[in-house]
Amino acid sequence: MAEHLTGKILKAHLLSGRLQKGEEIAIRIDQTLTQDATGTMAYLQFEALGMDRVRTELSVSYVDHNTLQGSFENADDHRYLQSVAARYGIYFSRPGNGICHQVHLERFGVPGKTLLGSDSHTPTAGGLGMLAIGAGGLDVAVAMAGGPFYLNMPEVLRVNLVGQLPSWTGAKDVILELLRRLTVKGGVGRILEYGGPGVKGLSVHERATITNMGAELGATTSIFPSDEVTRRFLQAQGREESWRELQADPGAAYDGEITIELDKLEPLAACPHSPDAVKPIRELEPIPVDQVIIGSCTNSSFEDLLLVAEILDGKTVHPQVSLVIAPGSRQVMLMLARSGALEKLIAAGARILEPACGPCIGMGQAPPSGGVSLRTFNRNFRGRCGTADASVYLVGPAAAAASALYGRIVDPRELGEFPKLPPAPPPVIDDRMIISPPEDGSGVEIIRGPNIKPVPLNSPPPEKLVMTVLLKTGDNITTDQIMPAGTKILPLRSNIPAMSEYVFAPLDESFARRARQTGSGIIVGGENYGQGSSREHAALAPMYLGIKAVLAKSFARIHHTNLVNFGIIPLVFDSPADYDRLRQDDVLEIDRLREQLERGSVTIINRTQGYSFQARHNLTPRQVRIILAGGLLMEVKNRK
Ligand code: MIC
Ligand code: SF4
Repeated sequence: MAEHLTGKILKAHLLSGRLQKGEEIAIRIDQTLTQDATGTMAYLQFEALGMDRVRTELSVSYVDHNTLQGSFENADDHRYLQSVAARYGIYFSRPGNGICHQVHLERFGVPGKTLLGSDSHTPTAGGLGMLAIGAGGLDVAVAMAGGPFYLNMPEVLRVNLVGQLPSWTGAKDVILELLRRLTVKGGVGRILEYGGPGVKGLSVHERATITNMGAELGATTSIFPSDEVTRRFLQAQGREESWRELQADPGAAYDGEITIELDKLEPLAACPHSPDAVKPIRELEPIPVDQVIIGSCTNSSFEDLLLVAEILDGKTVHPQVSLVIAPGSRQVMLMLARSGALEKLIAAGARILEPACGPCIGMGQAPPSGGVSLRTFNRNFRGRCGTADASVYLVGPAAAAASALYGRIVDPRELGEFPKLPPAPPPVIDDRMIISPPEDGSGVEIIRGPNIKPVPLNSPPPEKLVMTVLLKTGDNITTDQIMPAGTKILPLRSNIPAMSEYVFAPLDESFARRARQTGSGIIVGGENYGQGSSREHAALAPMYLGIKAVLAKSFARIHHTNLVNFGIIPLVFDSPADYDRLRQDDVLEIDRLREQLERGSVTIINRTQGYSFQARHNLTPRQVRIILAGGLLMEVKNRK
């Protein structure tokens, strides 16, 4: 039978279940990646699993998020991560070596392999034909221990690309067009498989920009075929032996298809405060701009920055604009230096940052009060940039560079003829900032700073749950709202007691105090609850504060699994009218919990208002067992 690419890779990695939409499947994971903000917790959990060495083909630990070292915490975490990597057989990419997704693409990704990463943008490697999935740290820890990764078999949607991108448009416009059409919920429960005659005109970096932002659609992952373009990319990286051709069979059946005519695209922008608030840039003019930032795992390749350098060449940044550039990796930085592009950027007035996430995760470069910031990033959720009342627009590198010159949002076509780009130099292959693990790490001492606290454990839930509604939210609540990042909070990622003080702080600063006082709380959410980041802290810290359940209209995939992993019960309303009726401070009761969870539908009694209503859960029997054990770590411990 003709198979799609996704089916081929899944079949080759399938450990249990059938590849039928909605069924729970378990797959073998070949490679894992972690970054420092989720990695400390992931490795603390890996340690708790009591393994001697990772069981994957390859595991890499990156440091890219917490690189602003305002105090000892982040540096301590880096040291912990480096020692854990040596101890357990993990490659360690040092701070300054680049953003995990960019470096993984360059140095480690292999077409046809599976990659699980504790970061929601792990699908970036789908640009190379990998099946790359983002997950919570605990799921990655389990995969490093050789355990399977469980997921519900998604629908596979074919995205048919036809034609060629017109000049001044780029990969960012392809994915923004998809976000415009499908919204931030449109990819939930789906894998996006790209194909069609337009694929061959896209470089691996362009493909990676597209698969990267599939995360913003809520997709499980996105994948491109591995073809001649992929081969040339790997060859240039000195890794041709990793290449193999991978295509969907002609006539393969998909669960749906969507076509994008590349020729018809024009420069687009995602407007504040959601990646799906997409409009043509020409409709936005002339909004004055205070800040432009080029970088992040979405658009920080050498190709992207070379174009920016050519646009800026010989010109000066507008006096009202602060232009910041963060190359995606040390390789990109070295190539910029060798090609002379770096000089052009500096001469034009760009502020160059080290290769890291930086401003994308609110680690510095917050815009001014009420400011407008144009970024080539993937997320523009309110407040994520560090300034609560700033407006962030997401655009491609050409529009960003043009706007930095004009001081207002500009359609790059206004620049006239597309510059003739000089030929790209070969990639600089220099892995000295990636430390290989020793053959035998058993003697390595793991170094823990005072900010590294043990992972808190949950306990099995009582048979009768009585919970207070601590917060009622609207739709599309992001994990940035549940457990924010930024310079103040991100350094607390390995210290849950300290971090939990900030749970829901952007929505309600009294949340943590009220939760602690109540001791047993429930959150009421709307659609797509928990979209965005993979941070398991958005489940772990609420769990620490006594949150027992979340009752929502629907959930984002990674957050749903994270809730289960930490023993918080994700429940779904049977009827939206019940959402309307609930109020903050209502006391809800669920009796005979085990029986009800095993049955699948749950009766909830509203003690305060005196009525009862139905909810359900979309949990598999395995997940029900995890909840009843008090979380995945508890369940694994019980099994031993
Ligand atoms: C993000 O882009 O939000 C992050 C920071 O990379 C997160 C991971 C994290 O919260 O540490 C992600 O996307 O998973
Ligand atoms: Fe880093 Fe931003 Fe990419 Fe997340 S989205 S991995 S914070 S660059």
